Amino acid sequence: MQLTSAFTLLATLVSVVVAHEGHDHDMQMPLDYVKFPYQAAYPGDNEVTADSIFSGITTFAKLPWVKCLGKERTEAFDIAFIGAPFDTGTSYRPGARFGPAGIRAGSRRLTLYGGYNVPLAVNPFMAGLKLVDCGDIPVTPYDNKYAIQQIEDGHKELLHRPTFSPLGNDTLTGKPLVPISADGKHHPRIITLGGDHTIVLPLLRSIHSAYGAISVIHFDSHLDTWKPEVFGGAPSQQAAINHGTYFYWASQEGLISNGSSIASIHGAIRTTLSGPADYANDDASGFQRIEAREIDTIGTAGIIKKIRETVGDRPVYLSIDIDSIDPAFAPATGTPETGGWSTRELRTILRGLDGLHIVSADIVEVAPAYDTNAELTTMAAADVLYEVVSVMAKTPLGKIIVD
Ligand SMILES: [Mn+2]
Repeated sequence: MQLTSAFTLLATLVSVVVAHEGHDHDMQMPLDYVKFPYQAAYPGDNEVTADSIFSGITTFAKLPWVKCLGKERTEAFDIAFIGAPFDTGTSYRPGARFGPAGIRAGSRRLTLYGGYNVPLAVNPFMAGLKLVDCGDIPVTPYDNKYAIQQIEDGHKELLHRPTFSPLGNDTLTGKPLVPISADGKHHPRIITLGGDHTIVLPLLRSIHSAYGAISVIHFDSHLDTWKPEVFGGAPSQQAAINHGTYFYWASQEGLISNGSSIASIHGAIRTTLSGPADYANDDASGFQRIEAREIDTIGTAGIIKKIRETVGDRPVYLSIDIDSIDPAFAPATGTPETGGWSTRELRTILRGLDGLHIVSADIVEVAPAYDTNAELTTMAAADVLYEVVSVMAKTPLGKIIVD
C-alpha cells in the first residue's frame, strides 16, 4: 500500500469518528432497530417527524392495516377507514372504484410533519383513540344489487363492533357520558372511501341499525334526491338506484330525518335541474339547501351557521362528494361542475363542524384516472378527511344525563 492511500484511509476513519461525535452510540441497539428512516408516523410534540413517508405499503395516513372483516375478526377500534370500490351507479365518468386506492396514495404526505391540526388544536392520530385502516369491502363489479348488499353488510359488521376506548366522562362536568345512539350502545365511527355516491344508500341502511333516522350533512354540487323517473328514467328496478337517486330512496325508506324541526342539509349545490320541481322534491325529501354561490354573500361563517342551526347536537351523518370542490382544485371526479368551493373553503367549513356529533362519514366520487400528475384531487380528498377525523377525535359520541 502506498503511503498516500494509507493516509487517505486513516483520514477517512478519523472523519467518520468525528462525524459521530456528540451522538449517543454507546447504547446497544436491537438488531432490527433502524432509527432513520421508518420512524414512527406520529411522534409526540417536538420529536422527529420527517420520515420517509413515501415508503412502505400505503394505508390512509400510514394507519395500521387491520383485516377487520370476516367471521373470526374481532379487532376493536374507535375510528376505522374502509374502502367501498363501487362505481357502477355513475351517470357520466366511471372510475371511482379506484377512489379508495387513490385517496390512500393522496394521504401519504398528510403526516409528514406529525399530524397536529393547528386550527383545531388536536392531533387526531394521537388523541388517545385507536384508528385503523380496514382495507376495502369486497364489492362485485358485476351485479349492483349484490354489491349494494355487500357494502351494507361490511359497514354494519364494523359499526356493531365494540369500541376500543370507553366513552369516558364529560370534560366540563366530569359526569359519565352515555351513548347518543338509538340502540343505547357505544359504536365506533366508520369513514368510508368511495366509490360513487350510490354507496350512501347501503351506508345509511347500516347507520339506521344503530342510530335510527338520522340528519345528514351533504356536501355536493348535485342534489342526489332526484326521483328515479327523472334521473335516468328508471328503465328497471335496479337502474332506479344510482348516484343521483340514493337520497330519494333513503328518504322513502325513512333512513334520514324528515320533519319541520329535524332536517338534513346540502352544501355547495350548483347543479342544473330538470326544473323547479326538483327543488320541491328535494324539500319533500327533508333537505335544506346551501347554494355554492352563497359563499360570495354569507361566507364560510354564514354557511357554518346554517349547517349548525339545521342539525343541532343530534347524531349526524356526513357525506362529502369531492365535486363540492371546484374542478380547478379537484378535477378527478365523476360529474364535475364549475363554480364550486376551493379546497381551503371546504376545509374551513368542515372545521366549523367542531363539536357536532358526527357518527360516521364518507368521501365519494374520487376517480383518480382524471387527476393531474400532481395528485390534486386525491390529496384534496385526503386533507378533507383529515379535518373530518380531527373533528371526530375532539368530540365523543356521548351526552350527559341532566338531573
Ligand atoms: Mn353526489
